[in-house]
Amino acid sequence: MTSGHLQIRWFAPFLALVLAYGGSGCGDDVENPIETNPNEVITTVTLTFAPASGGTNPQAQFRDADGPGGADPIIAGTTLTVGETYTLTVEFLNELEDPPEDITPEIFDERDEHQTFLVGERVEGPATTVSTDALIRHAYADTDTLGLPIGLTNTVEALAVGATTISFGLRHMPLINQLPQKRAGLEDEVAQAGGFDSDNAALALPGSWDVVVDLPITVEAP
Ligand SMILES: [Ca+2]
Repeated sequence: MTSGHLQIRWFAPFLALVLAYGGSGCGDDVENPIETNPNEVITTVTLTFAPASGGTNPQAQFRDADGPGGADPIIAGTTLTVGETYTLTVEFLNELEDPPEDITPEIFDERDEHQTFLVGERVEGPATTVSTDALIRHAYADTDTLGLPIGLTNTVEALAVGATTISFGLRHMPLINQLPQKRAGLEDEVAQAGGFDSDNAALALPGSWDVVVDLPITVEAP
């Protein structure tokens, strides 16, 4: 997979849809087989940056409301202000449902099975190696019931003026025989592997990706 392009990577959710709608010969009498798939179906990812000093909240969004194929995704980057510190919250929607389903509460309920990762060449944070020219600094700001990061709430500092693309992924690590697969230090493993691209053989995270999106971020002077 070529890095640097704006894209979503549909893994199991796409397969589930293919199986649901392509593998059945009985028309509209399809019971919801997606429920048996451990991955969430996510069409829309919204990152909201609330500045500590107040004011409007910049948002970055990946939206592919009709799912894989069909219309192209709509990708909206955002602009941050150097010197500002933001609380970054994340919302996940499944817009294939009518009305659209907010998946975020479900992810929080299953927080011991989920973790987000934020990486990029110009990102400094727990999932990246040291960057001397970082534009933003990321930190987790929430923990699951075992004290491990979730990443639905984060802190982002805008360090320097410039433009970059971040990759943001949600990993789902379902219990196996009631035992957690999520473990301490996954963000370190991503950092050591140099990111979480799907063909990254150096990375052996448990579980699978619910969604991965690339989003442009610009940092401007105040
Ligand atoms: Ca589409």
